[in-house]
Amino acid sequence: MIIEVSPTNIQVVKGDITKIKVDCIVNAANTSLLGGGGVDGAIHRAGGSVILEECRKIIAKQGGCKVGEAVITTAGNLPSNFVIHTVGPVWNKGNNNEREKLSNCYMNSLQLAVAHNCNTIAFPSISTGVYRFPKDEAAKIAVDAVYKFISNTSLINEVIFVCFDDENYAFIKSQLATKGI
Ligand code: AR6
Repeated sequence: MIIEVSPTNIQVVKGDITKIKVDCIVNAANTSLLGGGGVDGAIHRAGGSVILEECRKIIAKQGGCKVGEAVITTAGNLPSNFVIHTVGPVWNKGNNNEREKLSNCYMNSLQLAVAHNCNTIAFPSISTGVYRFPKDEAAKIAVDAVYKFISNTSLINEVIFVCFDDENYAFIKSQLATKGI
């Protein structure tokens, strides 16, 4: 499914984000930046140890990454040029500004992409795994944030939502449809 929101293409695909060739892929990391399971584990495994080496340099400089914020490293052996590591919120019944924090993940990742001249970017479904964010709400927040960002810039040509499971794929697809396309 490809949607044209001039001048940005928005796509939703089902699959493994480590296989996607774009300028940058986004990682659903944790505040330590030291890797983990899920998509984080897959990215570090496929990209190689150079990603962790760069994460360690960032840790030395700023001590990890806060929830909702984002940092950037090389992509090592991955087909993309950069990995943007963002830290999604752990779902706590919505009582801890999780929605705003998740939106910040998307906005800050896009901002960092633009700052590094990346025109194409792929996102996983941040926080919808181990961090248990409800997938329907997460999809709405993700699509709203991307639309908000791209309506204020012409510097992003392509956004790909890479969903690992059918549920996230269906929710993102229906959120894109609510945008009238
Ligand atoms: N490509 C795309 N999406 C994937 C892949 C993949 N290769 N693998 C899993 N997903 P999660 P979180 C999906 O748990 O909820 C880590 O340990 C998965 O189906 O990876 O933000 C970190 O270190 C789900 O929909 O991230 C943190 O400690 C989505 O990616 C913590 O998990 C996110 O699931 C972050 O939790």
